[in-house]
Amino acid sequence: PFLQNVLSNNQFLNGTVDTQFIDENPDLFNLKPVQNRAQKLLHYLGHVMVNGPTTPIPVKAKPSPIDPVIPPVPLGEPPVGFRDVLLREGPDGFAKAVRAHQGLLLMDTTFRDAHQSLLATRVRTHDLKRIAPFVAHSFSNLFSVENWGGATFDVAMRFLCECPWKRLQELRALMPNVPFQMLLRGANAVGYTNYPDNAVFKFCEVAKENGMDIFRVFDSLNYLPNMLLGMEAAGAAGGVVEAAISYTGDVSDPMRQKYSLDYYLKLADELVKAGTHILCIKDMAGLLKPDSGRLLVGALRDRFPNVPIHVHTHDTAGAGVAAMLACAEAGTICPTMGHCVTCRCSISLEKVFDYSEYWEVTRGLYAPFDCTATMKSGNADVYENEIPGGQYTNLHFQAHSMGLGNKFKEVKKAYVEANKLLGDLIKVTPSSKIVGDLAQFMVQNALTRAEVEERADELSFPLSVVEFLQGHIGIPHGGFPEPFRSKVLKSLPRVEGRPGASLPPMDFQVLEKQLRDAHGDEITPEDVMSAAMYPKVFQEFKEFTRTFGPVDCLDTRLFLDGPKIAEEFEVELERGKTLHIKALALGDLNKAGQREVFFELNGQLRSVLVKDTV
Ligand code: 3PY
Ligand code: ZN
Repeated sequence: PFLQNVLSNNQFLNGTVDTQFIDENPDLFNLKPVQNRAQKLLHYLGHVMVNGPTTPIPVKAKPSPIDPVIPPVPLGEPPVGFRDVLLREGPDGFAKAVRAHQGLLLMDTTFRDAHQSLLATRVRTHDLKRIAPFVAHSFSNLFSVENWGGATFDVAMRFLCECPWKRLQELRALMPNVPFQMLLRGANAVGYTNYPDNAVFKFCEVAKENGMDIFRVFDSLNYLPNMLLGMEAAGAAGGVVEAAISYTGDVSDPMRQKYSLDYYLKLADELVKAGTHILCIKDMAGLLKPDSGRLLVGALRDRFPNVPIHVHTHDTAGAGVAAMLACAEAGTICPTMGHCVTCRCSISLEKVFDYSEYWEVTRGLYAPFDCTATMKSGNADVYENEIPGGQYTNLHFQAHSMGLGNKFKEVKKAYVEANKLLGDLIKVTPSSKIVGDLAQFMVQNALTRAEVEERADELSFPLSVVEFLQGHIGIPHGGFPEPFRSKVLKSLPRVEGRPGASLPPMDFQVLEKQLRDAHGDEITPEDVMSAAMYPKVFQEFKEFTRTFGPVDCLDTRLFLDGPKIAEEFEVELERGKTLHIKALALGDLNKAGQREVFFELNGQLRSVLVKDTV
């Protein structure tokens, strides 16, 4: 009303007042219609109350009723951290400072890999934002917070109905001092297949502009040309390049020498030669045992004394801590192990307790996605099946949804056989999905490895398997398995060399125009990149938001489960714009198969009509 009055004021309209301030701040007038957004959110809540959650729920569990406590944060700016060095001295200076640092540095994976592996990537920006200021203030001496990329990009749009870019922007504002790290799947960017080169370059550029600092770049086959492409894209964007070698097998097992110490050292040579700022061993399945870690990191440290080494692991089998200590010993010459962990990381244990407590309770909100419902303790069978952390729970959920839930053990066994069929691959997104698809195909059709090999020319394999054999994601170490490949492909075309080299560049201007035509003029450069990566998912996300509004503003219990009748709650649309809502009643089913859901919105009665689809 204030603005309406101003805008109909004669003096104001005649320009006889000083409106310079307003002239200089046109964005003051970018007013989003609050009522409209509120009504859409009521529609969403009503929909969840009538039909249940819109996002698929794999586990029969409700979000916990307990609210997490946000630990206190001191007033004022957070202390300076490593990001300060990066902004001041650039990626080269940053890498030097990291190498010169006495002691271990940590990357906190809670914001990305941890929930990708334990909670099917479902942690929402809402819960990340609440704890972000605490991290900035309490853990300012982290090497990085890994909070973006990998599966978070598509899951944000696909299942959480929120914009991945907005997550990055909001976290950046809340954590200005700690370097951010993302996982870039090399030439696959944040997708499941190779993109045209210019899409990978543009993606990195926009990510850097939105606050990304360090790009951990890997390729799911350790295919060097794909890795170099991703590294170039990250470097050209001005990011810190962390080339990551995906680890599989066991370097200290003489029986498993396809991926030998020599293999890893040769690959590392190439990555260092290409100018990586940091070298990473990416142990995505938690296969690196203490002895192997000592051997590998010791050899890398000897060979590249000036390059910072980052070891990334998972604790699937429960040996992660032991392996990390062995790596730390080999890489940093710690006097004692206890010293490494407690003193040399300079992280306050007390703050770690507060942090853990927040996440322990928050994790309860995500009970419908929690893999501990199905995976109760350490799984040493990972040494056999080598399923990466990010895939383990997903494969389990996928098996359930295909009616193979009670056959998960069989799926895991078939995974081992499928891997052998495909030539013993590095298994990480997307190669891990290809092996998983083949494993499920084998279980569904009750096929052994020998039968698949025998009947390869007549079976109708999953598309991902066929495309892999065609060469769509690159060339595996040791080449494609023959005669299996030829039998499956017959006369189908094969990609020669690096797939991106033969893909036509993407026309971003045309794409932007298409998006504006479809969704209106509010399309941003970030939206263009979302659509470039995931056209269909982006379109569905936009359509969802048009109907249901900014559901990322709802707290997680409301988002997943809706309110209970008589529950009162607040929704902060943006700073200073809070809705007060009370769920009042659910009407009977009408002749059109709908129910009226009644709310109080800021003291006024509102209702929405929802189709009952249950
Ligand atoms: C991803 O690609 O999302 C991964 O986490 C691989 O480990
Ligand atoms: Zn990981």
